[in-house]
Amino acid sequence: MKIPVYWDERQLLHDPQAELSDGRLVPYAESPARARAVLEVLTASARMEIRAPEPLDEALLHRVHDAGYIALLRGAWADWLKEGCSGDALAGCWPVRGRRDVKLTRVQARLGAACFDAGTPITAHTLAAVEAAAAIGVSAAGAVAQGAGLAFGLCRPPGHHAGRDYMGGYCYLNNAALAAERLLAGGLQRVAVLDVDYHHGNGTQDVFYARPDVFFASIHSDPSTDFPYYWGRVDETGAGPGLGTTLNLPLPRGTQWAGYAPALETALRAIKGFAPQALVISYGADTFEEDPISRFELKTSDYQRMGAAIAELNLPMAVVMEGGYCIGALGANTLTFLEGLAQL
Ligand code: Q9C
Ligand code: ZN
Repeated sequence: MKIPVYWDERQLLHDPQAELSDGRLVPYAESPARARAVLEVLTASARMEIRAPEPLDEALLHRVHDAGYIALLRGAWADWLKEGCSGDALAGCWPVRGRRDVKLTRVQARLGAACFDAGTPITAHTLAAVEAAAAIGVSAAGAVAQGAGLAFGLCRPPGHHAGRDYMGGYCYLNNAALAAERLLAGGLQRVAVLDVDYHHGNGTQDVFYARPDVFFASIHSDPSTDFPYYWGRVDETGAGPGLGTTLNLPLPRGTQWAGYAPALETALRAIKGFAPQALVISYGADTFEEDPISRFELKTSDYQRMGAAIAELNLPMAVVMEGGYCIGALGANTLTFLEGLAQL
């Protein structure tokens, strides 16, 4: 059977100008060319079947994200123009921790309260792309709920840094969290999310932090040296009824497969102990040795190993695309990972 790959052209319309990196405004790394590169390679593979997503389910969207936050996202571009701004919609004022809760009206201010970095500019077509990516995450999970052993959501923009009511790190809506909720809505009792992006999946962790029905495991670069800095340490293990359902495995910069494999085994053992009925994978290829913004040193062939190790769990798997910025290798790395998962 072919692997269903969910894709929507509208995701290419999101094309912010710039981001802040080391104090400079540089071209936005999370570019449409990333998705095009992956699509091209997957389209050329006889093992893949490109499909259009189902329309986004509003009830499911509201299960993961706050209604006020969704409304902010939906109105931001029009409000921004109304306020007379002309560039990408991007906050320039953020609340300091502990600042009291005040009612904000200007979108300039409301955006600041709903993001934790300057990595999520909103353009005229951002909303269309963001909602398409969310629908793709849900559709990949839907395919799994209907019996597919493996489905891939070629999501862009990515989602794992987005929380219930905030954006950040190129992410607006949490595609992986939506996929997990879709699997639960389909009748499953326990779902695990494995996040292998270079960066900690803080948004997914936050969404499910107090939840006993979703296990979240993340292997990522140590937040003491890398974005998102404020999340991803080993002592973050969940809260309340979700205590013990979060597992963080930070690794040092420079990590190669020899250092990565044991962490992956630890994550897989913990997932097995949770006994989930399905797995959502947040797949980022920014662990690649030539990634321009990251510092792990995995090779293309390592993604086959990674996929094969995860496949040993013998669980149905919905994979969503997160980061990965070495455009020249992104397609090959993604195809190699999916082939490993499918044990081809
Ligand atoms: N000098 C994902 O991979 N930028 N997001 C850090 C770089 C944020 C990455 C500044 C990186 C966000 C989905
Ligand atoms: Zn990343």
